[in-house]
Amino acid sequence: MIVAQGIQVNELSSGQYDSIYNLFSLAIASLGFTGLFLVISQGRVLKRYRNALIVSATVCFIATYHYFRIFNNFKDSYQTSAQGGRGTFTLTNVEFNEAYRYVDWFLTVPLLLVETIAVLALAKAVQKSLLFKLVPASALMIALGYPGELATDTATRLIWGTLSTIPFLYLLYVLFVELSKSLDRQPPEVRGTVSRLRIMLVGLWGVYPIAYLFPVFGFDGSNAFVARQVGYSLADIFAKAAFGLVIFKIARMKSEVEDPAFAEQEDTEVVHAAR
Ligand SMILES: *C/C=C(C)/C=C/C=C(C)/C=C/C1=C(C)CCCC1(C)C
Repeated sequence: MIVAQGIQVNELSSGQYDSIYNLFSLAIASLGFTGLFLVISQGRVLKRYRNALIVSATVCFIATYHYFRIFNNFKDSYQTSAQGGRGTFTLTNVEFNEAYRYVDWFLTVPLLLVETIAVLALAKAVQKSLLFKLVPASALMIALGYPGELATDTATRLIWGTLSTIPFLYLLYVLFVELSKSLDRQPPEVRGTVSRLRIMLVGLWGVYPIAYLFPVFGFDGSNAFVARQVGYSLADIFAKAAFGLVIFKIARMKSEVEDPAFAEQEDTEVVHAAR
């Protein structure tokens, strides 16, 4: 087991406990089944887009695994002595730790960028040069955020948070300035969706540093703990599962635009299915 404690909360009300419990459970279900959907939908896109779907499914499965670990860790960390589990939950001697999240992000965040670039199907050289910038920067962002997440004092949290923000801003620069040059080469039908994908990415990724900063703004105690868990978990569901579905949508649109025969065959299947 990885032990890393971070900010611990000694007591949760049963409502707070239930909110976190249910959300972790929802994360497992939505990530797991989206992963499955992306795997079985391989045949619905052209070969050149299958890699994007596979990476996207992998992200969902890695996160599903980690949510199992987080969920079990949470159940071991808090207990209630009240009948039927309706009383206050107190911290046991098992620490609830955020290490699973950071290990998860360390793997899934670079992969999310890989799937984004893969679905664009850019020229090999362009693709390589973008990934060469995006992947190390994203791994660095997560690695630098981790010591701050474990810190119990504001100053340490702020210092590491600031350091982590540098690669984060660099990522945004690459995605919005450098990548834009390649967007003109996307079929006009998908340009809008690709643009929205990028905005979705920035909007959702922006939730993480905000949730991270709660204690810095003096928002701490059990409410902040719950808010942070809820924030991270909802953001994970959208940034991985919903994002994966948008990747699938783009791959499908591009497949149909680029290969009329494929589009026709897909449409025929739809007609058959409707009968
Ligand atoms: C599926 C998980 C995702 C998309 C996680 C993304 C995480 C971030 C964008 C985290 C960013 C952070 C900062 C920019 C500064 C503070 C520390 C972090 C690691 C929370």
